[in-house]
Amino acid sequence: MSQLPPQCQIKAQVESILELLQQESTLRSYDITPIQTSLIKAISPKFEIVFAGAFSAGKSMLINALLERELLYSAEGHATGTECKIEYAQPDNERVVLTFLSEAEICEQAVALCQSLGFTDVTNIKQVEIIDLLQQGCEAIIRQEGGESKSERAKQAKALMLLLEGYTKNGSSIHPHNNATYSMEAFNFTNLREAAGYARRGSNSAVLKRIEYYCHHPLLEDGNVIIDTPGIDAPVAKDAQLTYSKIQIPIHQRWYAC
Ligand SMILES: Nc1nc2c(ncn2[C@@H]2O[C@H](COP(=O)(O)OP(=O)(O)O)[C@@H](O)[C@H]2O)c(=O)[nH]1
Ligand SMILES: [Mg+2]
Repeated sequence: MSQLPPQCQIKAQVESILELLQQESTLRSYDITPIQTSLIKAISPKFEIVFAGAFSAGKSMLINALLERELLYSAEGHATGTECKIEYAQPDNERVVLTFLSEAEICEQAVALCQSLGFTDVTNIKQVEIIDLLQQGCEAIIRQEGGESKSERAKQAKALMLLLEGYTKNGSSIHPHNNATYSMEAFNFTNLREAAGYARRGSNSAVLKRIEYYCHHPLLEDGNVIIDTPGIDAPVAKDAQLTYSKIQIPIHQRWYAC
């Protein structure tokens, strides 16, 4: 057993203790789930650290400080618009992977926003004329409400505008049903920071599912994976839901920074 790597040794040792528990009739009813959960946590090569506090609390800036570089976009207000995953890379292998929403997912989000805004006869957004009409309708709502963050209705109108703009701008990168992925070279980004600028909250982030950075820093070297989120109270409902989803799913390998 001494020749095995430490994780395998721990696994084998814990499993033999659990086996002994099963053999002993008085201990058989003991709930071993917490031990199994802790074991998975202890031996996994990756450990996700989710930053899921309020929006504009300084999450992205703290991650930049931890990584000692201006990587993530950080600004006043709702600046992070998609899940940002940061993993370790060798110095000469830094890269970015962008994952887009599918056209079907974008349509579904757009139709839900249309319903909520009262554009009830919209069932798809594939025609340019429909997009133009919706953009005009959203602008009118924002004017009526007195600004894009003045009310829930105005925020939804702004979210729909960004989604439609992102869909129009990135149409060639979006697949009808799958989540298309691209390397940074496909977008002519020469470094991680350029990709981060592209993915900051706006029309591009509205159609991105996630962005993964492979970044060289000792903090990430032993399998720590940092996950930045828009924030649990992000003004755009979809972004807040995304943040909740990262902390609600009972994945054993996560630690939450709020
Ligand atoms: N003075 C001060 N400003 C901060 C601090 N952390 C973040 N900020 C500012 O707060 C704003 C929001 O930061 P950001 O990192 O984008 O917040 P996030 O939404 O939680 O990711 C930015 O304008 C930052 O410059 C801090 O520790 N001190
Ligand atoms: Mg942020």
